[in-house]
Amino acid sequence: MTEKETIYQGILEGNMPAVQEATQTALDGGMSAEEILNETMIPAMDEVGRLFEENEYYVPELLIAARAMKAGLTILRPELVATGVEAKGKVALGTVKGDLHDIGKNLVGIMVEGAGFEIIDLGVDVGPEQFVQAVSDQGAQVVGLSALLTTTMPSMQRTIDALREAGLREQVKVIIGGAPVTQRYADEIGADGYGRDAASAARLVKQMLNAE
Ligand code: B1M
Repeated sequence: MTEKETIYQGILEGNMPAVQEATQTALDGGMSAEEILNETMIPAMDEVGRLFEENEYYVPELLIAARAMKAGLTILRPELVATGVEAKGKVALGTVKGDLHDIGKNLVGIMVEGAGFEIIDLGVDVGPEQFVQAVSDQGAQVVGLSALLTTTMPSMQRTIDALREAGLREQVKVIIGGAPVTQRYADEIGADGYGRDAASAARLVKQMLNAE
């Protein structure tokens, strides 16, 4: 098996040591972090999702696959993040209330950090009041909301409402993303931007803070 196949298969099987080792070997062999991410890790997680939908995988399989992917991402992280750049602005990032999926959110964090911004990572299951606090107390200029469940998407709207109620809506940009989220939904709830993937989220932040 090639390294790419080992990483893909390792995520499907939740084989964390195999994913770690093959990721390191692939990097050492000159493969780029983007190639490893886009051509093996993300397709593997998509396949995990498909198997879950078809009832071939259950929550434990999702969990160990996610753990294996996270271990691989930890190895890719230094390659994905540019070093020694002075922060161009602050971005508060979190997965919205009720939602525990954090792989996509973490990737967005890595790419935005790599574009030169400071990340305030609020974690998962983040309520509107925590986002409000990150803006009022920590001076975040952009709020990034991630949701992977259709049932948690309304929390994005609630967060935007909470920012408005706190009188902070005009001073902060809100970008949203996650598998079920669309540009149309972003327009509907009055978000400032929608990121289809982590790279477009980083591009959006740059545009919004005029840092291009
Ligand atoms: Co869950 N899960 N899950 N899950 N899970 C999905 C999302 C699901 C689509 C699977 C399926 O049925 N096919 C489905 C949702 C269905 C729906 O809502 N319509 C689902 C379900 C149902 C559930 C549970 C309800 C299952 C259960 O308990 N019965 C449960 C809910 C728990 C909760 O959150 N309250 C649950 C639990 C879990 C685990 C905890 C086991 C695990 C998460 C582990 C973790 O994240 N630490 C898990 C996983 C792994 C998945 C799948 C398989 C993979 C998600 C993932 O990591 N993708 C997922 C199926 C799928 O999406 N194919 C699924 C890889 C990641 C890189 O992509 O997160 O989309 P993604 O992020 C992308 C873009 O979306 C975008 O950029 C990222 C990189 O390109 N992006 C942004 C994301 N956030 C962004 C923010 C931005 C901009 C772009 O701006 C701020």
